[in-house]
Amino acid sequence: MAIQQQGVWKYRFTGILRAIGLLMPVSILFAASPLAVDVPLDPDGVQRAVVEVDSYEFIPHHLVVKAGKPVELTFKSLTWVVPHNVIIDDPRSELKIRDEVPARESLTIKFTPTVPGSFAIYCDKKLPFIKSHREKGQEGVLEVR
Ligand SMILES: [Cu+2]
Repeated sequence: MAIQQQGVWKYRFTGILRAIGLLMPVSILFAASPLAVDVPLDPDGVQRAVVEVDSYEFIPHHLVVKAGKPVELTFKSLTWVVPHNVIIDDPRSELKIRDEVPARESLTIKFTPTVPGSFAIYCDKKLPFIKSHREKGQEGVLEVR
């Protein structure tokens, strides 16, 4: 009797562990989703957003856009001295964007994504003997759906 109960408990316990194991990846997904920003579609059919550029990050750093509709992203520098740039060059994206964002200035890039996927947006500025801005964390995601 006691052994049987122990067996039931053990079964239930492993069941709970399995449930937690299954829920974990889902909860991580939900935890990450507030960081992803859906770029709103304006009445004129253009998906527009402003991204702040700081040392060393893009805010927001995860943008979600729809394929087949034009996108206009304005990168606004918050820095006083440090220049940054904006690069999207993952060959899978079929995008080739590389532009400068001088300190205290804004840059608007326009493109129409056609290939769904998640692609890096990054800054490759680098001083000799120091890590690149990308290596310091200045990298975001352009997610095309
Ligand atoms: Cu930079």
